[in-house]
Amino acid sequence: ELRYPQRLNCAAELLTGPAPDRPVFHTPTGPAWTYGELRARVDRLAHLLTGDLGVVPGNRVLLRGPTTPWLAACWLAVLKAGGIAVTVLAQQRPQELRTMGEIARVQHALCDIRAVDDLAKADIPGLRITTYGGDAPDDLLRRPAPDTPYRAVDTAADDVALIAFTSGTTGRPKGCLHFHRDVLAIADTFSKHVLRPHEDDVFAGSPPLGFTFGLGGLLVFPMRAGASALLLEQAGPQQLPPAIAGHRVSVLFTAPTAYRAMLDHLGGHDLSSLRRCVSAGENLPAATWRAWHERTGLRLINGIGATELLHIFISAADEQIRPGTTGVPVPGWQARVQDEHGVPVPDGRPGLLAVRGPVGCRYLADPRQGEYVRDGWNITGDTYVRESDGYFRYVARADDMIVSAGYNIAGPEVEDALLRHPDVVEAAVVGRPDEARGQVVVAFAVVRAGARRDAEALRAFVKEELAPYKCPREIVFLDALPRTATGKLQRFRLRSSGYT
Ligand code: 3SK
Repeated sequence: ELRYPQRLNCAAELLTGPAPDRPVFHTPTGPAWTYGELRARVDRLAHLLTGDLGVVPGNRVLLRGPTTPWLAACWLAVLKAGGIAVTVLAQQRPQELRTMGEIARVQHALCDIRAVDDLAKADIPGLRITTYGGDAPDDLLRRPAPDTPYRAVDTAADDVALIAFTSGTTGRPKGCLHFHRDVLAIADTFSKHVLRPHEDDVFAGSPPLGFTFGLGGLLVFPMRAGASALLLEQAGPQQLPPAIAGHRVSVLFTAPTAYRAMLDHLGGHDLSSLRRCVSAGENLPAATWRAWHERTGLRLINGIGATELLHIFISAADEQIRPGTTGVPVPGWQARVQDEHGVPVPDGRPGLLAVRGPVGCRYLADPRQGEYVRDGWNITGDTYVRESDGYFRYVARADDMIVSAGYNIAGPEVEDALLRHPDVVEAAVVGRPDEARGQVVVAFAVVRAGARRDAEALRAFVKEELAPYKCPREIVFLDALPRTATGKLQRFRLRSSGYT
């Protein structure tokens, strides 16, 4: 069991330790920031927050901007000053920002000057916006501030440190409250036991700091280990391979679709520095695991995480990895598969994934809390099977099972078969209402540039791989699949008629 002192400020904790001349953040341009520089900059920002800006402990401060060292420094300063960081994404539009601002009742915002227009348009009642990174004399980074150490606010371990919004593949976003101790707990479980980082590691990846997947992978995990991170504003499949080679990245975080897409952009880039490649955010198809392994010799670390639980709770590393499964509960976490009444189902049978551990779901004023947390278990909304050897295998999102002519069909199994075709880069499978069969299987596919869009050939390929009743009735070719700002597939949009 994890134990933390009753009084704990996680930002102060993350900033303490490493020698001042050790690197903490790299960027594609410019020199690395050292831990000493970061501490001094965070302290200046914390002085400004509690001085000029009038932030008091418990205030909610919205943070918005591309993934840069300054955004990381602002996050640390807000927490060090006893504020609550409300993380949003740079891609979110005014209406979404207004909804989140109202749910979280934010009083202040620190915003990269390049991302301020949409925040201003959101017109969040009572919000005071301060920008950073611009030329104006009142820009946050140009204001005079004391150069003296800032004494961290003496927060309790279970004071709220951040509010993170679920990416909302459907419906109104939910704000999840997380404590100071939760921030350290994700590093002391998943990172410590699965990644086992050391201080020479260089972390990098595509999830932004505004998404808890990125907050863990690019800030909390490296800093808890005294290591460093490469912060990239552009971190797509084209940008990652040269960045890995150029900065000798050793721990990589990205989504399954990006690993697959990167295979077309590896070129002659030297990836020999990589020792850990984490895939999360969505289910990792076994076909993608194999394709990445064949090309790079690296074994992808699959993981399932959730904004509600802050980070990854089922995973496996090294020889424990079993392709086609997510893994086992991360030390500190428990998991089981149960029916809709909360009764565990036998191994080998599908049911709802239920987990509990050091971090729990606490929605901010949202009745859906009672659906997510039942009898002390967090019900993630995923259908899983626990194999007899204790490994957890993903089946589908609970509401994504397709029932066709009495057959239960898991969309991801059909997607995996489509992805085994060498021309397919992305695939999504949904059920479409059908009078005779209840539902029929419809697939959406993105193929490699220049490849033929031949639905019949692809259907024939799937029929060789799977039982015929699982074969898509129709295959629709798209240039890209609809995704949320955090990269999650929006299947509900594919189910609506506009796509077929
Ligand atoms: O939302 C997710 O899928 C996720 C994955 C890994 C870590 C954190 C999160 C929120």
